[in-house]
Amino acid sequence: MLVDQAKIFLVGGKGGDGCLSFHREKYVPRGGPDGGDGGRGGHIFLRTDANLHTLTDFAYRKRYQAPSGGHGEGGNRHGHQGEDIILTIPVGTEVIDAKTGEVLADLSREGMELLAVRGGKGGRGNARFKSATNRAPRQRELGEPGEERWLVLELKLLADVGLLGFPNAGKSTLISRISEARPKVAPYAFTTLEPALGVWDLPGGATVVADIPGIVAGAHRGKGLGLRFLKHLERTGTLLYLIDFRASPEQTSPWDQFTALRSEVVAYGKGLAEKPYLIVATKMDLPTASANWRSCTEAFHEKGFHPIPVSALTGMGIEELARAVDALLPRAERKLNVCVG
Ligand SMILES: Nc1nc2c(ncn2[C@@H]2O[C@H](COP(=O)(O)OP(=O)(O)OP(=O)(O)O)[C@@H](O)[C@H]2O)c(=O)[nH]1
Ligand SMILES: [Mg+2]
Repeated sequence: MLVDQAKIFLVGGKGGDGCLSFHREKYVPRGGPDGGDGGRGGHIFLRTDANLHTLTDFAYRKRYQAPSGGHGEGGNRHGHQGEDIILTIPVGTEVIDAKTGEVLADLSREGMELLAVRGGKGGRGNARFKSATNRAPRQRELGEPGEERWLVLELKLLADVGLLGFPNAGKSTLISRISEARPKVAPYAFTTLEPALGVWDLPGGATVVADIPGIVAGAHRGKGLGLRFLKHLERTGTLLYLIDFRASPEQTSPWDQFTALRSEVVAYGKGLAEKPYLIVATKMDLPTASANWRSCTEAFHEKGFHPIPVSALTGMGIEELARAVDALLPRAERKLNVCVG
């Protein structure tokens, strides 16, 4: 199961206390104050690692605390600094402050780092409070507590092409045809319950394709699996709307399917509706689909759309689709290098 969301609690290390101490030595009366400072507590960093693809680690462990700084000691010895902790997360993780909802960082590239919580400052020892008027200060500071924070981690897959469609439209079959990905394919709705990635070998370069669960009309109101999975398409360069052309005119027509899908995408927002897209007519090997082709494409043509007919089963039309997708995607921007190991 793809864990693409997690809520974690981070606590920075406590700062070490400053020390109260006076120098003592034979024949040295009234040695001065020599209490050292406490060390700072450890910070916690989040850092992306291209070898990680899920947030599974955070499903089991939610609380992370960095070590405290050492206390100061006599003889002006400062406490050691608490060790910093680095938590590795997959590339493409958004970090959100759970309390305010503020997006703190979008760690979309390998090696990016966020200082998530700071360790507390160490307290000053009494040596630091010495002055002309106070040669034997008994003042010292305690270390500060580390920062605390609830964070939400949201993994958004990085893909060049996203497959969109109603359940059963043939999304998983298509990704199986064009890549090594083998998601489950079955003749019922909601076969796919979690997103999958595949690599499509296009003339313009290896291209990452994302298959997500089907969405239904009303998904933005929480119907079906809702729009939760659309987040994975937020970073794709282009979208393919897969439309089952078998639909008889009494059933939802291909054009109505497309407009319903489109309005879900518009309702979702986040720039998805503005992405370039192609309309793909699926299952064209079936006689019902080819029989519908003429009558059903009319509505599309009137609006200036040109669905691309394909059959993921026979491979018909896949090459034309490949060329069309390739033309929409700039070569330099394919995500493969950061995405699939
Ligand atoms: N004849 C034919 N059948 C297809 C084609 N593509 C998909 N199918 C069939 O349509 C059904 C649904 O295919 P899936 O690929 O599972 O559809 P999906 O869009 O991934 O469905 P969900 O995961 O439920 O959203 C399966 O029975 C497939 O065998 C095609 O090109 N030709
Ligand atoms: Mg599927």
